[in-house]
Amino acid sequence: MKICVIGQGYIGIPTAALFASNGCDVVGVDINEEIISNLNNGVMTIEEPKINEIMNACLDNGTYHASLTPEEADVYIITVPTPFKKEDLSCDLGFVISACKSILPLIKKGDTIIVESTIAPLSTETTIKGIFEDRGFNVGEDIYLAHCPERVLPGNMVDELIHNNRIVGGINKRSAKKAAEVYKIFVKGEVIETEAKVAELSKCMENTYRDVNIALANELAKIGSKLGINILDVIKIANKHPRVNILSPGPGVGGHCLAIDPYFIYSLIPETAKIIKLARDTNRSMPEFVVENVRKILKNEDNLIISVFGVAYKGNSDDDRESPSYEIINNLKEDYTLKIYDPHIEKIDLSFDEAIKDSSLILVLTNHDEFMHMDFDKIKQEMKKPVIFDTRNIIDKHSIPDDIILYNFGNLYDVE
Ligand code: SAJ
Repeated sequence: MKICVIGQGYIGIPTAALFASNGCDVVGVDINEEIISNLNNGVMTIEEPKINEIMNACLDNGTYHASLTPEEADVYIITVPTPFKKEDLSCDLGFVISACKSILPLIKKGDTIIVESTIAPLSTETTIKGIFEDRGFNVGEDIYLAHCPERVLPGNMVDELIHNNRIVGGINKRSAKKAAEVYKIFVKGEVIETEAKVAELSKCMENTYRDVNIALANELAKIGSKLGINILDVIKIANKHPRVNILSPGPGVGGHCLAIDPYFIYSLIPETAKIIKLARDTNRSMPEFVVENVRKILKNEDNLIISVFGVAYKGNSDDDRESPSYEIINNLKEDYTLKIYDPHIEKIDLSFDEAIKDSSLILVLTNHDEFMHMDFDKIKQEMKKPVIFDTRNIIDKHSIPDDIILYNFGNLYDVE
């Protein structure tokens, strides 16, 4: 089976890798020349465990190659970004539409087209189907169309792609069946056949569910700091209830999924999707909450250096899309000298030693493993004042010496 995967990013690369390593002939397509030449030379453009080895084996045995233009195939899988439109928060289908148009000249009867990109509910029916109908195809009969959203967690993509359940939302039953056959090539989880619109809303709602739950944890952090209660202890204890699982508060919600997908539902039906919007607003307010507390910690002092630890939106990842770190950095840089350190982001080249030199605060914004256990002797020697504000609550307060001050979301009320 020949598969053409359009969009070689965080989802397209692992998806292509798994099909190629399971006996398919795969071409990975992207409009970015640098990505294509890197991929063809075995240089992975994303940081994701296991992908390097799989892709290099597929390049060697010829089951994968990357190309700037789509090639004729039996199955076309679209994994391009779907940002939201700033003006009305709706789903911007621009990249999906142009990906569909790019394969129009290649499509023949019997082909299957799968959109994996997250799209607003009803998009397959109202927008995508029409692109192929305009070309004269009877969609669902001549060619098959399905929305099969990915649900994998960055950092564990290969295992999740194989073992997670997969939703396959066909424009009709035949399309769902055809697309399901494709995923059964490597998916060991359940392959669930459903309607395209059910798959669309289910995907958006899964990320919304997580966003709303994180918002609750973030609201709790603010409540604790006002009431003088250690909410990290509250979360630990409340979570001992068998049906309670409060998530972790943090500096905000980043990434290309949780920070965007809830808006796809909200913008369709704002008068009803109230909790969804409030949760987004709460999570979006967290960078400001962090900045306010940084200012309180450092008040009355001028010309200060802050060591900002972490630009990636989540731990052990090089992905900085929609990262709340940027809003925090942009706000703080007006009044402080910032030394930014992130061992996972290539374009940031400061070392730990350089980043902490003469600094008055280490501001931990990402939960990278490297930040959990730092060299405390060096911190005491090199910093102007050894203070850490851990917005990810990853540093164990018992692990640090008494002469280093540690703030986290459990004791912010101590900041005068
Ligand atoms: N975060 C918190 N507190 C938490 C958990 C997460 O503040 O307790 C923050 C993270 O630091 C990060 C953001 O939320 O900034 C999102 O991270 P994440 O690990 O929750 O999720 P993503 O965006 O990396 O991946 C999500 C996953 N969706 C769900 O768990 C419902 C993944 O399964 C999806 O495939 C992915 O979105 C996607 O592509 O849609």
